[in-house]
Amino acid sequence: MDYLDGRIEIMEGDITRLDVDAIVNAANKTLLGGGGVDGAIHKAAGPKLLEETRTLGGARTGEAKITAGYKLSARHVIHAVGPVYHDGKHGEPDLLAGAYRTCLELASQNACATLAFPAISTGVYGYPREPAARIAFRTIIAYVEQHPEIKLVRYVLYGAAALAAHQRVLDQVRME
Ligand code: AR6
Repeated sequence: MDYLDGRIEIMEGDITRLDVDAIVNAANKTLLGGGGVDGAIHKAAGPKLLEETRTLGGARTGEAKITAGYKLSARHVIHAVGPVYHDGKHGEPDLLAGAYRTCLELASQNACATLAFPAISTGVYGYPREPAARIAFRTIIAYVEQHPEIKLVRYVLYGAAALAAHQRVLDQVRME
């Protein structure tokens, strides 16, 4: 499925395999790897990725930092730190929106015209799927509409249920 004249796509798949300028990692504040999509990206990129992230000094929640992609098809990895979800009243929505926005800004600054996002914070960090999706799509659409240098954003879901739920939310957000 694609939206905004084909500039936003949502799809099911493994983000580590995508041939885009940058893939986004759902990292933690250390930027030194972990489980979930973070573990998969480090495994696919090879040990040089960890060597580079060791030099970055971590990142704050709601921020992101960019590295090379090493053995990945993607030229870059943008390591975003989403919030751990408590009850939604601890700044989680703004922190999640900030993580997406910083990734998009880093893509613009580093001439990454095509990028792919996973559903940041919706795994280990426990952010409920629908509210997280609403924040993700609102932030991505608002940015892409203002930034023609971003040609394609792929939003990559793990599993058919996650894809269907995200499709519903994206359809709602487009009507707002
Ligand atoms: N491709 C696309 N999506 C994936 C993949 C993949 N290969 N693998 C998992 N997902 P999570 P978080 C989905 O837990 O919630 C790590 O340990 C997954 O189904 O990876 O932001 C970090 O080091 C889920 O919907 O990230 C942090 O400590 C989404 O990616 C912590 O987890 C995000 O799930 C970050 O937690």
